Amino acid sequence: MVSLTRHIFEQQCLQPDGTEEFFTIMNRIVSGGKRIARALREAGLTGSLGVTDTKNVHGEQVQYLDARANEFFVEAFQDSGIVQLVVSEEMEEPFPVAAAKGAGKYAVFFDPLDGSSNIDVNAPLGSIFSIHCLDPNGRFLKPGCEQVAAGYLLYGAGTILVYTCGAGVHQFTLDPMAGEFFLSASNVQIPSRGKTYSVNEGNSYKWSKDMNEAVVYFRNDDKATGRPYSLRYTGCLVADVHRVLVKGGLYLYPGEVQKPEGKLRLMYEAAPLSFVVEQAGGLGSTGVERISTIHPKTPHQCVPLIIGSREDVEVVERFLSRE
Ligand code: AFP
Repeated sequence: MVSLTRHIFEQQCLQPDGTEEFFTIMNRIVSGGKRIARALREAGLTGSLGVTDTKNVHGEQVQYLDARANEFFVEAFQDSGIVQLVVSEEMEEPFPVAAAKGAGKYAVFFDPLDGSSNIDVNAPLGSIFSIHCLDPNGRFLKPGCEQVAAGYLLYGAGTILVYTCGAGVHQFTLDPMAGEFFLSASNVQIPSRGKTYSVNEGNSYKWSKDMNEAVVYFRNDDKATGRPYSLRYTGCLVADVHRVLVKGGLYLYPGEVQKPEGKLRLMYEAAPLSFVVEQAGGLGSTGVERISTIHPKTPHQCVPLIIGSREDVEVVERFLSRE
């Protein structure tokens, strides 16, 4: 059995400068993730369910476990000497974690607890992370194609961690007795098309006509192209994208006519998941451009997301590019 620790150690040699820094950052993400997995397992017994009285930068009510998960990741990077700042869905401003101003050459972006509406019903949740190297001038907002590594933890029936550092996509499963992740799938490849689509169809009245027609396409009956597709939607982006990664198909969170940028966040949702899916042979798109080439303007910027099997994403792109 290959442990995640060993795998990360071997992958660090593939980094451009082959440093131990990648090893350290990944290990700290893993330790934050293990603390979250444990807090979720025990939540019903420790009185940690329910909402706080604060709202995050997106106007969403913060739950106790959102706040705890954020603390776990911030603590994991505090004074690491390597990471200069962390950017999180739960913090309005980038948070400096280096002991000395300007120390550390990395920025870590994360959504500490993705799918918060699932907390109280024991449904799947996730954490998403993305690692960037800062420019010499301290610039930390960079396009997805410049990510050093990215991935997610999925807290479901089991806890898994999926990551890429640009050399394939690898999946690990937490052995709760050993307290260690072990390799459960290496070089994951996404099928070129799937059998399911995943979208909050309750929002369809807010979408453009082209977007509606694209989704109807997957519902239509056509045996030759394997349609209709089945609908699967958990309300947890990580869980829905993970299904697509393993079985093929597509996940959509489209822009709306009144809100073209949509709901999902570029730096800690769309870009890291697109890095993973594209490393596995799929595509991450807004419908009109690749997610990985977008130059971010703000840490909490939102983008539409169409992600999954290459052929399925391309179908949606064709609908959206019609004149
Ligand atoms: P957070 O729990 O991190 O805010 O993320 C929730 C989420 O962005 C993503 O996990 C889901 O796919 C999506 O929202 C679900 O949103 P809807 O309830 O609007 O379908």
